[in-house]
Amino acid sequence: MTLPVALITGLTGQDGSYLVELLLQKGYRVFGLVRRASTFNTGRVDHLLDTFDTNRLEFLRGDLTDGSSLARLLRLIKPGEIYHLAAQTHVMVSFEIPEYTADTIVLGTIRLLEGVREVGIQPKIYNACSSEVFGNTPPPQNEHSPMAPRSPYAAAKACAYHCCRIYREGHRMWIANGILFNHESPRRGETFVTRKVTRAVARIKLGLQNKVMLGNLEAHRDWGYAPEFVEAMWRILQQEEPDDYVIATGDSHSVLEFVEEAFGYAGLAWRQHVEIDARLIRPLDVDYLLGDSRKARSKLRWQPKTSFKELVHIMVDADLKRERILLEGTAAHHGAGLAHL
Ligand code: NAP
Ligand code: G4F
Repeated sequence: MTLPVALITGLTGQDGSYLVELLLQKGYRVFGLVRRASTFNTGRVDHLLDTFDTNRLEFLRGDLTDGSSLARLLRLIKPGEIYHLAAQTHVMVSFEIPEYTADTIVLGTIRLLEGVREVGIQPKIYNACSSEVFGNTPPPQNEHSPMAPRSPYAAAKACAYHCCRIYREGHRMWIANGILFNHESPRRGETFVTRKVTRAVARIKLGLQNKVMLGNLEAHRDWGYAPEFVEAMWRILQQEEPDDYVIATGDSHSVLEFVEEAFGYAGLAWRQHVEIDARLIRPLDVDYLLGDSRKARSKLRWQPKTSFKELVHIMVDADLKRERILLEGTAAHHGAGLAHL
């Protein structure tokens, strides 16, 4: 029996790591694009190599800024589904490296789509768009809300979204945009605010640090749980026709509320440990994101399960566990998947 074949760009990121687990459970053969880094960057997915051999899971070298590497991989793999997740994903960083941000997000997406055309395959393609594209458009935001980007990252995501629609309509390609609101987990990068806070809470609790510097505490985000959001990505690609979907919990909280819940859960007084650093305040910020995902709930039969408080507790518990393991010096060795690259 031939297995369905999927390619994930951004396999080593938060979402890619949960998505690859889901696809392997569902019986796919999965290829992941891994970029070259000077340190091991497969820590989120190395555990899978103990369970799945290279017939089911393979990492391949490539980069969004190198169109020839993408075309070569597409020719080699001929995937039936492509989950395009890779990007420069940090909004604040996009103000500092706007060209690279646009290169990965806009040109990276075009390079991938042109590679698909050049190789002559007809996969279903998921493109990772973002709620950041709505900027300060009043909440709740849905598929019809105007896009009003407020960062180079958001502008690039809006452009890539439109490129995908143009290729869908103009070249009759099967491409769907997932407009996902913030989603977090213990695998979230340490420089995003939720993980920065839960990691700091764990380290303060264990006496490893005393302060954490933060920026704008007033911004509101609709925070969901990442493993549930990658399930939505898969459901989007199982539809007969390509379409665009908002994926969100419909529950919004401020950064301050996140801070209060995380510190309170660990029995700490946040005011004694949080300081504001003006350097972390963005030139422009998005004030209030609150998603209306009724379309996904009815058409995809998708709905979130984990509440805001449960999410905060999951992340604090995981960081406490991880910091204790690091303290004891028993952290696992990473990088096993790169042996052949
Ligand atoms: P993430 O954890 O930052 O992962 C980004 C991935 O992209 C990593 O695998 C990274 O590789 C890879 N990457 C970066 N630059 C690359 C390049 N030049 N060539 C190849 N790969 C490259 O992001 P995430 O949270 O999983 O998000 C996945 C996607 O969803 C992104 O497109 C993001 O913009 C979008 N999104 C995320 C959220 C959210 O709340 N998480 C919400 C809406 C949309 P390394 O591991 O080597 O760094
Ligand atoms: O955690 P953040 O950096 O996430 P942000 O900017 O909402 O972007 C994330 O979600 C998007 C979906 O809407 C994704 F497309 C994107 O790739 C990324 O995953 O910041 C959240 C809020 C902001 O208002 C920020 O100003 O937290 C505020 N904040 C306050 N102090 C901070 C900090 N953000 C960060 N990263 N670090 C701080 O110290």
